[in-house]
Amino acid sequence: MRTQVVIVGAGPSGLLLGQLLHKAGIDNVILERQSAEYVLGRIRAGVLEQVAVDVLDEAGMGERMHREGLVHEGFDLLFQGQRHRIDLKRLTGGKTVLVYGQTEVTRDLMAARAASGQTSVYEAQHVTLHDHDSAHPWVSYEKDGQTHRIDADFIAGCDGFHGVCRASVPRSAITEYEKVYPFGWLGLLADTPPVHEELIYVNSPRGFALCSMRSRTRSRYYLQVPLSDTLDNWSDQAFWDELRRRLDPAAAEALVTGPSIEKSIAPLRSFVSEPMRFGRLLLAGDAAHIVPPTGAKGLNLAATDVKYLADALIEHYQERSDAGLDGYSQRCLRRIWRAERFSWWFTSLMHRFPGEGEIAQKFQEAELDYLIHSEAGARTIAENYVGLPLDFGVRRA
Ligand code: RFL
Ligand code: PHB
Repeated sequence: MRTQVVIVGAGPSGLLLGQLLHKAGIDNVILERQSAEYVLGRIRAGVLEQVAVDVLDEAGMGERMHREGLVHEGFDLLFQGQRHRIDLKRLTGGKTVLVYGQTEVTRDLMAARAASGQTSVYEAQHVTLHDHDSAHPWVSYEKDGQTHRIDADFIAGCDGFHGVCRASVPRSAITEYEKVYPFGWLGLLADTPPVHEELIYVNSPRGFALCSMRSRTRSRYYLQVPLSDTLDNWSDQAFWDELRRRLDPAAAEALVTGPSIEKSIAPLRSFVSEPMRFGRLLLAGDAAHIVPPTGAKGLNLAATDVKYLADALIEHYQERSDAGLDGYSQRCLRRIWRAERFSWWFTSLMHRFPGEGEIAQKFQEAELDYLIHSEAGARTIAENYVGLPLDFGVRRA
């Protein structure tokens, strides 16, 4: 088989890239290791920045997202037992975020993919990259016991942190930066009304907590837990009890509990690999970088990588210019490092770090107290949370 772009991975990055390329008339094939049901079963991100909403709109994904997504104009920071609102809209001159789950984004993209008639191969095993540093890259994979070959002009590595694409690049060609945090997030999804109409980020002496949601009837909650914990340590009852202890009295009182429909533990990591282009292999999304989820930036970064990558490939085919491809890494990485910094900072401000003692809690509380009472401090959080504009820091002629 031959195509213009082989996309490895059918997470949000791969599916969104496939859709943007298809809309521009660029033929592409998606290879995904898992089944479609498995991909939809992973419960992940919940908050979209305006920039990500704009890219999804451009891909034609706006209809259900705007109908069912919840516009949030602020969120609460809870520390020393009290909640304080960060008014995103006022502090950023009108910007908001959209609460619309990654599962729904993926579902919409899968439906559009099916309607596009472009090829997607799920349960593709042993995807292997060949000659990506030549003008004629190709990919092999196995499906139902048979080996297949796809020749292409480009390979897009959208296969997440554990994927094969980044791993195929010689170690000498890549620089990796990594910080692993000494705790994880235990997430619980339940069909209960959210405890509050906006998100609550909690700094408590017992550890971080987050009250989020997927809709007005579906809640998503997280607790900071030690990395040694497993799901066996956490019955639903234990989860709700611990969440209540980390909330303020009014929220603890208002919390509606119910059986979990999903529960999982995610490790937290900051990770960037540079560069993102190796000849005709281009990485996008979690394949190239990971942020701890505290700033809700992972999916949003994936969407902007994909926007830059789609624009660069379209420029290559339509204008016969490789300027976009040549500048791809640098353009993405500038935005990525900004989001990495914010996610690391917000994670550091909100979590208990083993061995740091009570003074660390006092420093955090003093910083939070400063941030919410200073217009400049609150604005710094708000403008990073809603996402910096695509042209932030770009010098104009
Ligand atoms: P994905 O979603 O990991 O998809 C990669 C796909 O590639 C497939 N794959 C392969 N396919 C073929 N061959 C191979 N060898 C392959 N190896 C892997 C995988 O099966 C998979 O389907 O990466 P992508 O598309 O770049 O998307 C990135 C986002 O998923 C991620 O950044 C976000 O989920 C991060 N994130 C959040 N981001 C936000 O913007 N806002 C949030 O509120 C937010 N909350 C979160 C999060 C991530 C979390 N976890 C569990 C990591 C909350 C959590 C708890
Ligand atoms: C989520 O709803 O899953 C979520 C929301 C905000 C975050 C992280 C995760 O910062």
